[in-house]
Amino acid sequence: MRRPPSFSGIRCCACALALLLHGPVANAGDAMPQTVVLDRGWAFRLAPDAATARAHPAAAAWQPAQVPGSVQSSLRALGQLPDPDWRDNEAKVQWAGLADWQYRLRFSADAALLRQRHLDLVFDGLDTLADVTLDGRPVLHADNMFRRWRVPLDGVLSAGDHVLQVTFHSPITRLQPWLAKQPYALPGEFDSAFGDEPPGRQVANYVRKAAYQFGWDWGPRIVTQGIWQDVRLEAWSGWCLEDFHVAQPHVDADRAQLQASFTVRADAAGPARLAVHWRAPDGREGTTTREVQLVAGSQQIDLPLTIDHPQRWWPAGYGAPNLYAVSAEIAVDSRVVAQAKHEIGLRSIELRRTPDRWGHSFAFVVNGLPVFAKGANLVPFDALPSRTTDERMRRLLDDAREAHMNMLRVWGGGTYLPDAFYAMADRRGLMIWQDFMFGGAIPPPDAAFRANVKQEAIEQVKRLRNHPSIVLWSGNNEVQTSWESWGDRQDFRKRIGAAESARIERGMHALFDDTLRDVASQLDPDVPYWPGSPESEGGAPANSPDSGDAHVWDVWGGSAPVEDYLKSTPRFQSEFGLQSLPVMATIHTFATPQDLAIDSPVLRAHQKFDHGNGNQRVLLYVRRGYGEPKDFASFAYLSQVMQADGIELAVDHLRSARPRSMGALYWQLNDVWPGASWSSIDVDGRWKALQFRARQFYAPVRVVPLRQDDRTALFVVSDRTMPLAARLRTRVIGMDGTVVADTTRAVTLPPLASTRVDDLADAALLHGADPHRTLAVFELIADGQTLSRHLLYFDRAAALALPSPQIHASLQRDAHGLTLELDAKQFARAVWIDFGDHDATLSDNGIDLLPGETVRVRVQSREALDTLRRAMHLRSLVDATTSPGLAP
Ligand code: BMA
Repeated sequence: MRRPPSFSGIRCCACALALLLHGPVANAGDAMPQTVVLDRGWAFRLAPDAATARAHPAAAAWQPAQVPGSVQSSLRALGQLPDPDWRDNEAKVQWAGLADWQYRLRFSADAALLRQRHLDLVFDGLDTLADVTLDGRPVLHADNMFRRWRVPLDGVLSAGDHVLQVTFHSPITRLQPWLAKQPYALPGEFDSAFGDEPPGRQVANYVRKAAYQFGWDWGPRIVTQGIWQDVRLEAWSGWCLEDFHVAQPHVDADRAQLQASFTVRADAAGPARLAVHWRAPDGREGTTTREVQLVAGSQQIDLPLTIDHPQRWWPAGYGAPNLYAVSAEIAVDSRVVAQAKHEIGLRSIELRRTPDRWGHSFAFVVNGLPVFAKGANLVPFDALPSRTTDERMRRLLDDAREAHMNMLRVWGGGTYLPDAFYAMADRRGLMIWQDFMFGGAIPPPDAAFRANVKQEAIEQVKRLRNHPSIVLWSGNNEVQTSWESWGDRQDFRKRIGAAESARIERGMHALFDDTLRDVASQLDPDVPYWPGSPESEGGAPANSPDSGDAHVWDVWGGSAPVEDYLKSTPRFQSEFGLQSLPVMATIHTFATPQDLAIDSPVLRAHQKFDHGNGNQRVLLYVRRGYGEPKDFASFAYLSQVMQADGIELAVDHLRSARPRSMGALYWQLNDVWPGASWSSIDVDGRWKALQFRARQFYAPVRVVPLRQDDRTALFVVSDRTMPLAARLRTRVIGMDGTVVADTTRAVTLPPLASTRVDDLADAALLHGADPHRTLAVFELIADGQTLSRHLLYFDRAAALALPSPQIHASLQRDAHGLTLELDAKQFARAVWIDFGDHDATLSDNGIDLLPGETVRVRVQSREALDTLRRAMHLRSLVDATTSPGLAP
């Protein structure tokens, strides 16, 4: 689907008047800047000499292309490429990424456009190795998906018809012959499963293109090519506002000291008046102006301004994400000749890394408040980037907010996201940890590669730096740590020898510790820079418990039991995860009923961990904790319960360890396609049990019982900025409803803190009751409301004597829509409600039902009540297994 232009930012000549090609030229006086969007009318075909043409004759002829888009999305629209998500079709779409392609646009240049003194052809993004010709003359060679390409056409374009042609060279086909001749291939990420690259020799390291497209451990290999962002002609005469940025050297409650900077190009020297106008959310306004003498050429002019008592931008959970509308104008002879506007948020950001009793802190401090970061890692929205609609982004960010997240990490193996994404994050108070796009492959050490990345970084930081949501620029994902500690890379270092290893290391150091640091800190000094994730303080090995951020993968990656999450307390846990399958409705979008087996070829094709063997790892964790799944659907369900329980344990541990730990970002929020993965929301936007659970474990106030060695340490955790007086109720009940104990006491939760309020031996809680038939229920209650409830079991689920709960469910229409009322005679754990393949959005799912309690779930669906009633299916833990689990 075609998106509205997304890389809006600032355009050269920001008062640009958009014209339709060949359309009427409204008010196009000579000096008015103009933009002509060139997104329509493109055709594409296989490059004439492409070997693939015989196998795909239709693609060898010119056909309509999607711009922005890719050859894959265009072929899909034409019905010439199978749906890569369906069964094992991924293999059938590989040819498109291996061929060379041509795009062509015939256009005629408008006379008004040609009267302008400056004319640029602008590509917001070309994917990736591209040669551009205009009327047969080469005008651009592009080699970086993440850069904007600007081709000056001053005096080149004449009136009349023109042909713009872009030839895309497959990065694999183009670079493999070169790579084959090299003495070695740098260690990369995931080998192709399709034989198009030899194992261990990947071109992805050498090309600036989204790494995940070459296949990842949660996504398919779809090597897109094409014009993936907008294209346009920009024309201006006289003056051009190339960039406008508002830096925030100092922001506190009393005042915001800002620095507006204008990058102006002028054709001739002369006087001008610069003005910055701001409007606060409460309507207050202000204008600062400055008379300047422009010189001919490009110049940066700064305009300091102060806003008293600013309405600051707060992250989710700490106040309103206030935004100021700020506009800039250049006027000459009292006539406005260029302007730009942004929405900015005033806030101070500090990544506090100070020595303390555990080592060095790693805490985001926003407007002076240390904020415990709660959130997840974001992977790209889709295997085909052009399918990333504003609606999908909005929905996912709303879902993150709904689960009380305040931070997302835009992970380095994907793409920088469109402006609209960051604007949505700004408005939701979601902090963004922004990686530069390095996903784990070792980058080449040569200066030309670095220069290319430097330009990319300059453009991306300039594009994004006005967004208050961005709180960190981070150099890479797992690049340096993998070099230090991964087995394949240690072998590689031995193989190539010390001198060559040192050269590669110097390259990484120059890239992450110098080039990217310099770009980020010079262009966006208000926001901290961190060279990579994970990284430790002072050159210590990554994943140190004492400093920096950590990726914790012993659980899952190393098959360690989930209880091992309690064994380490990193200062900021920026990755950890457990896989699950999506719900059956999503599985049905890619698999037939015959495919529904853990190790069927189709399920393996949609399980990318360990070459398709990952479902065995999921099964291992399910068996350990819960027992043997009764059937495939039970396996999918149990995988989600296992994932939710495990991640909950990790987050509870980290939150209770505040301020030693100051962040938990689980891996991963979303998916690029339907399949098994670490996500909490699947590619169709359906919530897994983990997403429902996240809403509980990330709630601002939380009661946390952590049980180890027959004792439970009880914490109350508060992200509130004021003390909270509450009641802590502890019930110990039999699964049949018998009450063993029921006590309540007053507790005060200090602000921004975790407080240990008890340390309880099992025996003291159980009073002699059977641990396998009993549970404890902890609740924090304030103003008659239960703010947090946490159930505690005295053994793993597989060892519990879960009763048959006798759930009673009634789905009714009432004044508010549909409500599902649930109750159970005996305890029901992790009750999962589904309506088969009928879509319904539920206010809760994966619910624990205490004996005798009634729970109401809001149901939103386009389906009729009767259809839903017929389709409704409930399962709980006791229904899902045939036998007790493995010993842990
Ligand atoms: C991490 C990430 C990704 C990967 C994930 C799951 O460490 O950085 O590269 O997808 O683990 O294996």
